[in-house]
Parts: sequence; C-alpha cells; structure tokens
Amino acid sequence: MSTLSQWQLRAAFAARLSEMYGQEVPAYTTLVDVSREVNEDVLRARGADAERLGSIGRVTAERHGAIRVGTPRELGQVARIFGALGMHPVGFYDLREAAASAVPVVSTAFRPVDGAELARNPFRVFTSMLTPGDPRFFDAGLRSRLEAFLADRELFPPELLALADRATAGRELPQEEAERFLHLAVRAFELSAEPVDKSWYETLERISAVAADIGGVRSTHINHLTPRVLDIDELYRRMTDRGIEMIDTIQGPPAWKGPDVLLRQTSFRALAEPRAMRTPDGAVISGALRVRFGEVEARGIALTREGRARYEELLGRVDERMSQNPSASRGEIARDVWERHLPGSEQELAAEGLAYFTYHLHPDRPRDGSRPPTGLGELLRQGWVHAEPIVYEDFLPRSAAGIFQSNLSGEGTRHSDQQGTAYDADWLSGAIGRDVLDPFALYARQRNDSLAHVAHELGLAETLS
Ligand code: OOG
Ligand code: NI
Repeated sequence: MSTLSQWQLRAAFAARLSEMYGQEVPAYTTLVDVSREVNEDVLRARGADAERLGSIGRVTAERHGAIRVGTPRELGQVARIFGALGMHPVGFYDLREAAASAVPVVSTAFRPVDGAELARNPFRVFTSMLTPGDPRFFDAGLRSRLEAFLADRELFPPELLALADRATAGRELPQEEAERFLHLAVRAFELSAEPVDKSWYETLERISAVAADIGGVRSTHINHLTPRVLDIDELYRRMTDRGIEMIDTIQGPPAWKGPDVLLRQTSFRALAEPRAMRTPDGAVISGALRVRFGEVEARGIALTREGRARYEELLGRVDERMSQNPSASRGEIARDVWERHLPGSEQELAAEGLAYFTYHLHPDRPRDGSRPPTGLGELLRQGWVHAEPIVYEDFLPRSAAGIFQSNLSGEGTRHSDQQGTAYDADWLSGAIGRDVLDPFALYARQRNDSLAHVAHELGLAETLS
C-alpha cells in the first residue's frame, strides 16, 4: 500500500489550502496569477541569477499562511497538526509591542527547519494566539467571559488530532488515512457558515478587531495565504494597474541596488465577506465582515544577529528622518539610508558577518596538488570555495504588525497605564509543550554544517569559521 511522507503531506496540504482559499477569496487567485507572471518574466530577464535564493520550482509553490487561535491549548493542537507535516514552531513575535493599534496577540511560525525539507516544500504558517490575560486590553470581567467562551469551543476534531499524532509517530501516513487527514485539516480552516453572535463580536471589536476575529466566533479560519514573488515592486504596479487597492507601502527593506535581505511584504485590503449574524433577539441576518486579505512577499538573505541589529538601526534612522520631514517619500529616504549604511554586495555582507551563507567547494578549485589555505577568507579569495546565500525563512515583527494594522478599520482600545503581561519564547514553549526554536540558531547550524563539510573534504585539521 502506498504512503505519503511528511513532506508530501505538507505539500498536499499547502496545495489544497490554496485551492480552498482561492474559492473563498477569488482576489487571492489573481494575486497568485500575477505573481506567477512576474516570476516568469524575472526568470526570463535574469536567468540563473533569479534562482539564487531558491529554485523557480520552490518559489512557484511557496506560500505562507496566517492563522489565529485563542488559547495555549488550541495552539498546542495546531502544533500537533503542523508537526505531522514536518513543521516546527520557530521564533517568538510580540505584536502587542510592535503595533500601534490594539493587536493583543503573541505569535510563532510553524515551518520545516532543515535545508533538504525546505527545498522540498517550504510551507510555513504564521500563527498568532490571543492574550486575554493582558490587562491593557481586557478587564477582569471580559477576560473571564472570553476565556470561558474559548474553553467551550472545539477547533479541531479528535479524529484529526489522532491522525496527526499517527503521522508524527510514523513519519508518514497510508494513502487512505492521508486523504482523511488532509480533508479534515483543510476543513478546519474553512470559513464557517455558523451565524456569528453579533453582540459578542461587537463587544470584542470595540477592544480590537483581531480579538473579535479570534474570540468572537466558535471556529477558526485561514486569514491569508501569501505567494512569493521575485520582484515585489513590479507586482505592486501590476496589481494597482488591475484596479486592486493595495496598502500604501511595501513593508520591510526598501527597493535598492544592493542584495535583497530579509523580507519585503505588501497586501491588498481586507475584503467585505458575507457572514450570517445572530442578533440578540435570536434572528439570523446577513452581515459582512472585513478580516481576510491577500498578501505577497519577496524573500532575501537571512541576516545574523549583527545584521539584524543593523537592520533595526536603519529602520530607526529612517523613522527619525521621516519625523523631521513628514512629507518625504519613505521609500526614497530608506533607500538613501541603506546605501549609506549597508554593504552593497553579498561578499561584503559575508565579510562583515552580517548575513548567513553556506559554503561549498568550487568545481574549478586548484587541482594541481597545491595545499589549500586554511582560513575561510583565503579559501574564498583563491577560488577554492564559494558562498551561497541562505534565504530568510522567517517573519519580521514590525512588518507583521504593519500587515495586521493596515487591515484594521479602527484603532481599538488599549489602556497603556496598565502593566502588560510578559510573554517570551520560553513561556510559549512551556504553554504548548514543545520547544519554540531560535531562528538564528537554525541558520547558524546550516552555515556551520556546510563549513564542517568543506573542511572535511579539503582534509583541513581545524574547523573553519
Ligand atoms: C498575521 C500577520 C502577519 C506576516 O506575513 O507578517 C503576517 C495575521 O494577520 O494573522 O502574516
Ligand atoms: Ni502574512
């Protein structure tokens, strides 16, 4: 009997989710089509260089999703489902701090972690969890109502969770069970037709539209699915030409002549979707909610901690210059700041320790019997070894907050005089019963593994760093 391995389950889940979301939100299909057109054009124009940060096969299939849940228990169940797909929690994002509007959530991202798995299918899901215990947003009364509401709902049927555990334990599922698992998993993220309790939803909406989307309904749903594009500026122009209203900016690094680093993202505005509502007198009426949107992203090279600190510093410089000159174009100011303060080539990023690369023996390395130099710098300079950039697989808190925020109509309510509840990656690990991994450690491991391999192949006694 045939079976599906974890990566095959992951790829199938991503494809089916995409098909389902395209039916629910047709504008998403437009975004996917335009992304594919742009990618084909870039590949034609730039050739092999366009595939430096991932093969065209990987990039075309590549998506991230975003989902939102209410409790550590629900997040633990999500971890079981994604664990079955070979996706692990990576990184901790505190959007309560990063957003100006009320976004009472903390988040992580579920994704494959090793190079071979990422190359097979890099599907990742940005997963946010509500923080009812944060008194800046919820008073004691609302907190207990919200917690009771969340405790009483079931997002994922026991059969789905049992199949997930089985896939994790065996690292695969037989065909028939795989089919059932995929069916139940996709269904768990469909928009529910069950009427929304209008007054409860509105109570939460006064605090935060995100709180209402999560805690105002008895089910969950995929919030958006994001294709990857090789030229996001061109994508933005083409979507605008088609009359689709995009948010004002592209989040993240500016367009500039140096290497692409980290992540650039933009989105179109949330669309009004019809939703059944139950009014306090019990009548069911047809209403509309605006929560789901389309997003697209371009990915660049992963930065080291030092590189990331530089990135944050540059954002600060851009903010400062914008505050001195509010009518200036943020994109132009950012470009200017970047050209002054960030190295303009991969070689310099590597030499300054700002970005992650893997290292490989050069096919044209000297073969005249000469002994290789022992330092990495010399190995690169003398053509023994070449460097390949590691693509950034994670998210950026400020961009994520910007994406949340640009799709909220109101600011919501936040009592800044209250002390916020502190959460961090360790707390989250404990709450969901599995380690939330450190993204920097994962990139460093990829780099170090490649260096160990090179040193071994060249017969070098000492480790390269
Ligand atoms: C998640 C927003 C963050 C991203 O790509 O940064 C995000 C959400 O809206 O639930 O998806
Ligand atoms: Ni997103």
